[in-house]
Amino acid sequence: MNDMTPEREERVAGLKGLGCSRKRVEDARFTQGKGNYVDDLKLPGMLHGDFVRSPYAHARVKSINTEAAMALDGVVAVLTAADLAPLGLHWMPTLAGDKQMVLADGKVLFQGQEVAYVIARDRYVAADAVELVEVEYEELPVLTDPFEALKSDVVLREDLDPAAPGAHGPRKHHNHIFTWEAGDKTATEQVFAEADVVAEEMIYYHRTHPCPLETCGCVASMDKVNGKLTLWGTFQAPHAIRTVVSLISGIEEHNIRVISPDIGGGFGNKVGAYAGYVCSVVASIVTGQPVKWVEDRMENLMTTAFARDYWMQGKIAATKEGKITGLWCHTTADHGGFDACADPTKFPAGFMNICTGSYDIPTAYLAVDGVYTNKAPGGVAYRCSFRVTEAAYFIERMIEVLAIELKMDAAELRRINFIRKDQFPYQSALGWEYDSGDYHTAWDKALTAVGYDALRKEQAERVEAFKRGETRKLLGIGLTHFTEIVGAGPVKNCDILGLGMFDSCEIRIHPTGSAIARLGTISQGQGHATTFAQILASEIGIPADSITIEEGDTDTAPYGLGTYGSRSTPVAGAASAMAGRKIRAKAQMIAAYLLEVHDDDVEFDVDRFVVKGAPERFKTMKEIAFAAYNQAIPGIEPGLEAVSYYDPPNMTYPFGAYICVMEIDVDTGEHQIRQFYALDDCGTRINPMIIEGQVHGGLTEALAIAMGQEIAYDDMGNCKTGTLMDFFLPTAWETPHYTTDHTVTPSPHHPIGAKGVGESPNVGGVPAFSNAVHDAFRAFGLRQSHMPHDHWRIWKIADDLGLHG
Ligand code: PCD
Repeated sequence: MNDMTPEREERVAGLKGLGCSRKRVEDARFTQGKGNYVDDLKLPGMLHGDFVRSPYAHARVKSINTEAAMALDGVVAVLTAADLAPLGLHWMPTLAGDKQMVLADGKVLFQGQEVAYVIARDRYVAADAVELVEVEYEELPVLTDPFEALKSDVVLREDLDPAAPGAHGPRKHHNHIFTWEAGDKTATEQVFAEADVVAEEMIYYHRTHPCPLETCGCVASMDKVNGKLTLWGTFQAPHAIRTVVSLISGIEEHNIRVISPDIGGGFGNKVGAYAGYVCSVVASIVTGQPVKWVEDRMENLMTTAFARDYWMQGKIAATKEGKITGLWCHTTADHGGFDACADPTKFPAGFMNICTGSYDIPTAYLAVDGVYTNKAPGGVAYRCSFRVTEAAYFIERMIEVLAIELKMDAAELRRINFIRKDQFPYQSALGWEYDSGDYHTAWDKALTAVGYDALRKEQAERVEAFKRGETRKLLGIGLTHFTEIVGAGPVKNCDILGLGMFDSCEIRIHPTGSAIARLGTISQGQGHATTFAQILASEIGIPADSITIEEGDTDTAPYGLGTYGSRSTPVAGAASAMAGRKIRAKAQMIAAYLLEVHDDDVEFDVDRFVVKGAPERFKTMKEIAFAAYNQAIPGIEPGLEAVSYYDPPNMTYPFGAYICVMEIDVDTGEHQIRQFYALDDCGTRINPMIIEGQVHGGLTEALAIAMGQEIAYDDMGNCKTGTLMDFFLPTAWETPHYTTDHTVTPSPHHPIGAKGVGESPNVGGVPAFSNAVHDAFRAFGLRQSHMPHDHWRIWKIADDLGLHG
């Protein structure tokens, strides 16, 4: 049946299945202003909430006077911790096993922390009333440096018993949260004691923020007659939110309906639970009216979940020839005032233990210490599978530092240390089993594509010209080979708040042969409505254009853990294929009955079942669908539906080779990206056009992070980057041209061989940009300089190296 006759080819093309650059079906509404976002929701009698927030990073709250605010016309209520306390809702559990104040309970721990919640007739009255709430604060000493915090007598979390263990084991100090270790410490120390060469460096991955175009928000509506709570919101994990709301409010889960409408970008920012959700739910219960809360840009940047803020002290050991023998990393993680990291429960530092990267490193040890400071809580996977971004940046910087130490070419150093194709499945020293990869092929393809040797020659000539005073511009070649770990995850080791990280798909085939499929994930712009229909089209032989994909309504979608960590394709994508196969199995029995042959005598061919050896005898999926509803078939139930809950046996390990060629102006610190080449391998490619779009988007976020984006604080804990005037969000103007490329190494355990891709460009992009900056100054002795590499910092590197004469 595998002959590609023109007629068969046409049938395959008509499905718009796997591998087709099908146009995004959701764009019809997005490009015409017909998207439906939370803030578009307007319900009769809807009230509006707004927060009074702390101007101080650390202070005691002496008193809150709401009288003047309450007196304002249009104000319905002002909630404080005192109002929430009787309900037990003044604190809420975090995803990391800590707890966080919903409204300030006696003190505040970061600037912008929620102190009171005003509910008013409209958004403007609410904002005016916020100004009228009088709060008396007593300032306390501020800790913004995690190393200082670990030494300081100042107790940040007075609610915690310093002697009692935290959610992840013993605490060493009152501002310490956890220590997490992976690998073999003794064996690693031994390797370092005997090593030919050791390179050591502190690698800082600064604090940043996902900053989606749409900020976070919700509308809560309690129907007191039916006892039903409906919560619309910008949730990346709607089912998990429903379970959490049920557990903390006591409302039975069947009486809660959570709906994620269209979402204007998530990037990890919309995974966790925020005070705004809790307050809106309480406000709706108290007032009996729907309540909307939508944060503004400053609130988003200053108070919702940040990302990174990892101080990674690293050591790497190698032989004189450059074969890496060991890796050591100690990370100090600044978690802010509450530990609200969004990671699978057993991984308090996410998948940081993927920090051996693409290399065959026999011995390694990692320790991570989480620390409280007076900064906003969070620690989310901003386009990142739970700290894989930090891990990739760490190893890709350490490789560069080792290359300097060895006086070796960094491309060659990578090549001799890559895990070889024949080593997969590969067991890493820090405990992961990489499913598949072919790094050497990808690397060679990338180096050839950019003309690597010629670039190095040009770079050397440029250095000479610079020394002769003929140019003020240097050339940097930023290399990266990253390996990701996405698709959390096997239920046996990945859960969030005890919820196993499987995912799901439910399919209903209609009598006329079109279908609806519902999933436990939720698109935030990724194009799920387009791509999941493609997986199904190839599995069940119904054109993608005839399949509706629906996500985000907990009353209709099967339970799932949501979309983040590039898990939708590896997990819900697998569930879709498996549910499709159940449909196909039933369709086979129906076809055999209709064709009056044994089940085993028919086989699937694109869009039909055919009698083996008699291709003229067949039943199309359309005919089979109709028969499922209109014929009494002995031994077979009517209807054609299936559901799959998929627990992946392993995660998937996409990888890529990125090269950034950058010109740097030594006198102004300005940079210009001359070329950016990105090769991604995400296994089987569902929609090449969407993959390319994902790579462009992720690279642009990587550019932002590496070259300027930062959440910065002054010594008093004031956030200095709370607006888009200070927080770098690139536009078309700063965005360079990207060349994309690929290899295809399917995942051996995924039903269609696909791995995730959405995050890869951010994971690989940041070290590529950063390594380019470092590489430009390598000839002048630069080893390590912290991101973000904005113009001033680059100018400063040149100045410190004495390049300004
Ligand atoms: N794909 C294909 N093929 C393959 C893979 C993939 O085609 N092989 C495609 C799919 O289907 C989709 C996409 O692509 O559509 C993606 O995918 P993935 O990778 O699986 O992922 P998901 O899960 O879906 O998603 C998630 C991601 C993330 S994670 C992030 S950040 C970001 C990304 O995604 N976000 C976003 N991308 C994006 N885009 C947009 N537009 N928006 C958004 O928001 Mo996190 O963790 O949350 O941080």
